[in-house]
Amino acid sequence: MSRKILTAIIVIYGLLCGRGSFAQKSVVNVGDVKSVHIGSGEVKITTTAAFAEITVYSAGVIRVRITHEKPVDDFSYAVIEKPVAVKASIKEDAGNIIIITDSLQTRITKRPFSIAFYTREGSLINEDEKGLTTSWVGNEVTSYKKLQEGERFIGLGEKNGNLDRSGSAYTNWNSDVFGYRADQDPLYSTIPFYIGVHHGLNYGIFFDNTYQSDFNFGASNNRFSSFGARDGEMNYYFIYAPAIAGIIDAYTGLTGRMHMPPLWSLGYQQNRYSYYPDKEVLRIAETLREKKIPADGITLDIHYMDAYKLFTWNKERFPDPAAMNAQLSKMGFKITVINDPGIKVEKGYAAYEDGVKENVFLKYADGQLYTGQVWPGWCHFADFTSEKGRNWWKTQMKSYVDNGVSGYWNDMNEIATWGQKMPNNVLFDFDGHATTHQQAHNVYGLEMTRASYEGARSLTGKRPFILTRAGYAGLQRYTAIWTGDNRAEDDHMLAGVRLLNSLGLSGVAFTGMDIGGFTGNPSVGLYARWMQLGAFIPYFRNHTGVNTKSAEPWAFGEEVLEITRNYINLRYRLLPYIYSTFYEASQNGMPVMRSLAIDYTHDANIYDPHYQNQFLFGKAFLIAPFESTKDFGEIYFPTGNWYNLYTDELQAGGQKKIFPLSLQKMPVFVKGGSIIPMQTLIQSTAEKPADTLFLHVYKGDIANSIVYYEDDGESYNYEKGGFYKRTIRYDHQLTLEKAEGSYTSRFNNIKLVLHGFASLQQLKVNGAVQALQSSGINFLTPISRFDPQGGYATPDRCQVHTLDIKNSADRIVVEF
Ligand code: NBV
Repeated sequence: MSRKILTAIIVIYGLLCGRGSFAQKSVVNVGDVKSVHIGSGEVKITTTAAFAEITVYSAGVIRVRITHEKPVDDFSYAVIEKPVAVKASIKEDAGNIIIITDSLQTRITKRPFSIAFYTREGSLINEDEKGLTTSWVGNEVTSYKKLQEGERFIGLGEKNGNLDRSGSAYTNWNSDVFGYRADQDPLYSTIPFYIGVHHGLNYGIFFDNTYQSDFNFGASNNRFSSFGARDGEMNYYFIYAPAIAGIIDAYTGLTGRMHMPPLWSLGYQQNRYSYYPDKEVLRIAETLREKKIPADGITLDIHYMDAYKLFTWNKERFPDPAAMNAQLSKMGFKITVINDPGIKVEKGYAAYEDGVKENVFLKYADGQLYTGQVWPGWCHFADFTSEKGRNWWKTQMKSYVDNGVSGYWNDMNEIATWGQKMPNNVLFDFDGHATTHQQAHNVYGLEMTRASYEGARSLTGKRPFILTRAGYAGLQRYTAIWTGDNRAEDDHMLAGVRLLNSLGLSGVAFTGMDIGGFTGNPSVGLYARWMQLGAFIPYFRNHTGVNTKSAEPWAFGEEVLEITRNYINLRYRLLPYIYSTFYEASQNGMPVMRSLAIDYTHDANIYDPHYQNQFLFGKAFLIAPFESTKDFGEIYFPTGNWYNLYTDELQAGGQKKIFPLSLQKMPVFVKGGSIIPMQTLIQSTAEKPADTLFLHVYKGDIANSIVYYEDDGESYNYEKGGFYKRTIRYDHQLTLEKAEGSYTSRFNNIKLVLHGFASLQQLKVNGAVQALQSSGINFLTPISRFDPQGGYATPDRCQVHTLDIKNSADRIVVEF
């Protein structure tokens, strides 16, 4: 036998046995089960190469933890829920360990150690790819799951690409990506949670590891999907629920849900990099009011500071910020200021001196302070992963609160520094679990928002608005997120829609993108379409970069001003609906902007790239955004019946249809059966709407219900019962259940507006017959058509029936 053949045999033998020196160095598999310890709701296993703990978190959530060394420490920035005691039977035989809960069977094969999840009835949901299972390459740990036939993957947070991520791979490493491409990865934040869909089943996997991580959904292979990280533990939560809403509910049960946002943050926000001096800020505010463009917020970008020094104001540009903010407040505006984490190294600068004295800045392993360059020049950075660092930040925030600031925009918190390469030998406290930059990088932004949220909340007792660029799973507990420096291009608008839908699938309901685009200048058509879309985006903010043209609603001509105003008006009239939808998010994590994959998970059409940008805004509105360059758009209507928002024309579901597109109107449809509470137009949420709640009901065949919700919009009294909420059901009748809570509704009257009830002339309210009014007025939106020859053409009309009812907290039954 030649030497070559002999060497080849030794290498192949080594690879097959996993014992050859080459194989040992390259891939170490978890191996066979050696010993099993069964406890209450958990199994502890020792394998040839690892330790595994399988814990029943709840009937539908199983945690899998696999480590090389015996696990000692169990710490997470994301997970705030502890396992709940549920019925679980755990049985062991010679070959397997089987855990059965009320909704899930988990089967662990012993040789080799591998896991499979089945429904209670025995359908396979997810299984390890035999032969690969879980393994290490150096410190990098990865779990491999067998690709199921036709398996789709959705979610994974702020990730570009198609709604269905199969065939793609992604990396999580929070990055500052100015003017990113519409297919770029990674972007600013990390949410290692995705949902798999196949054979009418769906499951979620949350891989809670903060190191740089990689997800592969069958990219460059036809065998597996996988998730792994450069270091740390294999630590994932397997979630099963029959519907996606249940998976989101369970995931946000683990990682937390949003608090009720301040009502003003749901209004329109005007922004640019940067409005200054104070006179310019006031001019913008006055122009918004003069031109009757409803708005609630103005944001100050980095030029408000003195030489970009945080917690300072530029004395020439903003000599009296408190007075300016007081004046803005009188006009119904709230101010949000940008906060970057970098603190300028400068003798005499209070935040710098204080931070050094209090020992809150990040250090190298040798004890020297870490210095990196950002806007102010050389900077130190507070360690937000230490309680001390967060507390220091909270005390610094007082100066903003004292000046009447209401919102905090945490930017550059990836951490971004010039050079984009914070050294890995910078140390972080990691809340008592001292570690390096490698492990702390992806949570730095999350912990900055935690400090900002807790700081502002404790200083004012009111709900603060926090906006962040970077974050990690669980960020929804503290902050809204926006998708950073996009471009003023058509594909960015649509990529942005998918980013927000994906964030919504990943537990984050309060999301936004720079409407109009951050880099470059949008065309007139693109600006109009983007602003229309903005009315249906949870955080509605127009923003643009430093060297771009003006991008306020009046900067694109009369016609666009009119169009923009129409949609902002609609947004304000919809606030009761939007606020109730946010309430839902705070209860079960359901996003405000909903990918069609949530309700129509197993309908292949919704994943088609032609239709993947369509989404639901809350429960009722189907939004179909298109590039501004298109004159026609093809829309897919999922099952149900759909009303044209502007005309009430009915469209049957389960089909595709081509529509002409116009600058003036964005395609929006209302699902049959919807209940939409609305109010009269206001110019800001500081203004009181009229005393009537407009309750729009669209005839449909499917029973539906909403929880209508009100509170004071600014305090935390709602946590102690200070709310007004009632379930409103629509089936063969309309039922407004008895109102709960100690808050009194702002509406004494209800105007019922019935769509699609053509032949109806009367109905019964709590048993008493009432005659209906017939009306041609479109209550939903007074869209007018700009006529270049002069004046405005007549708005579209919907034929509706109306009835005025006295609002009372008691049960109201309306029989059709
Ligand atoms: O603070 C300036 C900008 C801000 O306007 C933008 O929204 C952030 O994403 N910021 C980034 C700093 C760098 C801009 C080139």
